Amino acid sequence: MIEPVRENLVMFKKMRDELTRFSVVYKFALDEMNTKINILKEEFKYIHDYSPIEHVSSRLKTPESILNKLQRKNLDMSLKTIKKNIQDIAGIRITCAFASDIYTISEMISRQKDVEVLEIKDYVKNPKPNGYRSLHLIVTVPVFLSDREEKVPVELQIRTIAMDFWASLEHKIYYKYDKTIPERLSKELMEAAQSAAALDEKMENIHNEIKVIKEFSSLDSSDENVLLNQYKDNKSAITAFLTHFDTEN
Ligand code: 0O2
Repeated sequence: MIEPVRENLVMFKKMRDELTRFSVVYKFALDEMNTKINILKEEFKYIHDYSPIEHVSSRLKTPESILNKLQRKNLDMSLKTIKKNIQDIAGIRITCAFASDIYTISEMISRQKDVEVLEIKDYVKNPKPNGYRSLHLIVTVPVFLSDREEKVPVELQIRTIAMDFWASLEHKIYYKYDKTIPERLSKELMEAAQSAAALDEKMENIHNEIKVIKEFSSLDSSDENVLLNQYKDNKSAITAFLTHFDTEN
């Protein structure tokens, strides 16, 4: 092997090993955060008849991917710079059935005493120009080590199944075309994102109607008759109120 290439390889291996050691604390933060999310998921499973959390996955950014991001952002390759600028070394993705669940989950996590929210990017209310929708939060969780406590950042991506389906397809196409998607495909992806958003809206409406029916079936029959008559007489006003009520809560 030619000497400079060997030297570079040795350097690269040393750097990769250092990054792996550095990333351990992020793995602990993932464990802490996954425990929190699992507790919420289990609580919903045992106590309520519906859980806003459908699926959870987590990953640690690989040393190669960290180095690529540093290069992309034109940053120097030091651990100090990584610590300060790369906040998605630990990442968790939560998928849910309905768009309103996204904010329910985000609030349940954000209000925990030891969780600090550093940043929120709401690509659900403000989708990216390519159609990408998801709620991103950078939060810190405390990790207690033998000699210190560290507040470690974790990126949470919360989205519906439809948003997730779209994002994974777009991600595959993005890399297949080496990050420059042909215009025709970009247009089709945009249309697919709009269809996914329309599907989310329809599913949310059906979910809301089912909630109303469930409320009715849990009432005793005398209450039910009174309420049913009131509902029939004021159907449009009640529906409008419920739609408003749900988005505000
Ligand atoms: P990977 O491989 O998922 O880790 P920042 O992290 O804030 O410095 P950025 O990219 O502005 O940089 O942050 P943002 O917008 O919060 O995006 C972070 C992550 O969201 C990305 O991580 C992707 O996982 C996902 N994401 C953002 N935009 C898109 C998109 O248009 N399509 C898809 N499929 N995913 C997206 P990484 O580091 O880019 O990659």
